Amino acid sequence: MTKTPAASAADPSPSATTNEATAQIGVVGLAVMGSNIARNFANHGHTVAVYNRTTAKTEKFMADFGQTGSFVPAETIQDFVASLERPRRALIMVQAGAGTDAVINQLADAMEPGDIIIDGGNALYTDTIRRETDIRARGLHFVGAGISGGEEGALNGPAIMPGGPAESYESLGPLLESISAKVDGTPCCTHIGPDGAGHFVKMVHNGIEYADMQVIGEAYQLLRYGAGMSPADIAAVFREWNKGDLESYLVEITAEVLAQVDADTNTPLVDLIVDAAGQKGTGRWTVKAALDLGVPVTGIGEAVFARALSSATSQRQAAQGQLPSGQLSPAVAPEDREAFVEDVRRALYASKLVAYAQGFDEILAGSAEYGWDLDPKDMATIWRGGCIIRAKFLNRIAEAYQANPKLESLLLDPYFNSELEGLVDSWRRIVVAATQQGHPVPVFSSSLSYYDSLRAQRLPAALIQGQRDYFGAHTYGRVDRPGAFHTLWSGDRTEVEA
Ligand code: NBP
Repeated sequence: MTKTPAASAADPSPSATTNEATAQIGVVGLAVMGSNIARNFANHGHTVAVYNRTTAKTEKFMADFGQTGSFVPAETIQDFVASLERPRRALIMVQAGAGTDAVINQLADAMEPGDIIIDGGNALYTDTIRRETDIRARGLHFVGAGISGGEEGALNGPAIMPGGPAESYESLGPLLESISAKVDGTPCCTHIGPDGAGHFVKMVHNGIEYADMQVIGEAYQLLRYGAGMSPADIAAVFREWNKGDLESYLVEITAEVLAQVDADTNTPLVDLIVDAAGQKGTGRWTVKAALDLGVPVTGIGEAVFARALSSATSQRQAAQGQLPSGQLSPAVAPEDREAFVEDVRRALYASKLVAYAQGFDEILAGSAEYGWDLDPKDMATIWRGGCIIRAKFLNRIAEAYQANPKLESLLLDPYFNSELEGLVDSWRRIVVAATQQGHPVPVFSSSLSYYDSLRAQRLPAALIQGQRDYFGAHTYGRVDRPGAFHTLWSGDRTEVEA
């Protein structure tokens, strides 16, 4: 039986025989993300082939949404592939890892040269590089596409970061751009670069998201326990902050979460949620990749560690009440609260700037390492909408890289430079106050140390080089002449040129 487009809810069973090639795109994997992306394509007038390993899920999808757009359900990968227009475009939205490899192989076996396999899952970029090489050898195109925005974004407009061959973007790009978020008419989707570039950029996006969430968390912690404010009062502060430089999706939803009151207990929900943050791995990947690339992403690193520490439940329980606090300063007095809140806002803004600067450094280092030729302005532009870190100040970041693509650090852009001038005193006061009151602010404080390291005239690295030369004859450079030198530490301590 051949299914026609817009299969009806009354007959939701997938086809058992070959379908006609009527679909512009197909989606494999109909869990939450795949279902929503498939519906998004259909909502934009595309005919969408849908397939899921477990057929019951395809049937349920058709029963729930079959009448909302033009869908071609399939029971087998062969039928699914047969229902796609050439060049065939199949978007995989299954659990990252072995499931993705399994589906790629099934698709590649059923497809023909020139067809395009797109992995929209959260794949590790090195897996994407490997898969792209394998699939290219089979005459097909492989596109690793980072997709951000969660369930809601998948349905209503995500940010999409496709990698893979530029040639495949010619046929795929318009489809992806049609379903992506738009900001000022510009799609939040662009061809990022070859092979694993899209998934690499999505990974760093997620790493930045970790840091962004952590700095918001640190601000909340200080307002709550440093200034003694209620969650409802803090929600109002975040609502206010969302009207200014910090305007962003994450600040907006922070106010929503803090304002939520549990219906059963009439208690702020945030007080009832276990304070152990989960993670699925992309933050950790970002830090691991940064370590390999030698890029100091201290904000993202501290954010990942902060989640790990929050989840070290038994260690925390053992330490509570046992580790000495030392002499702590009292909470902020009510009359000083307003100034304190403004200082916290500025510390949050400055720390966030550092985290983004570090994330962009990692993107540029990855680009250099893998020869991707990435344009950081593109990332800032497509992250303005659809994704979790969408924020007003990404406009400024795009402008900064537009004005100077060779910027040494985002912090050195004239606009951000002058912003920092107005933030740094508050930032220092907050790190001091947090320390004196005993509140943990790992990203606020490490970001300030990073900032001071960048601007320092001299770092203790000179001493470290001396130590390395002492115990390992690793040699050192001199500030007053070129070359590598070694001191004969266990001899007469004269210096020799290495
Ligand atoms: P899940 O990550 O929960 O994966 C479930 C889907 O994978 C089902 O369709 C399942 O089929 C399929 N699947 C698995 Br598991 N193993 C398979 C195999 N060996 N062969 C074929 N299919 C297999 O779905 P999700 O939460 O919708 O996420 C999809 C992708 O999007 C993931 O890579 C995720 O990391 C990424 N992502 C998720 C979000 C988010 O907010 N959730 C955001 C951005 C990206 P079955 O029904 O037969 O078990």
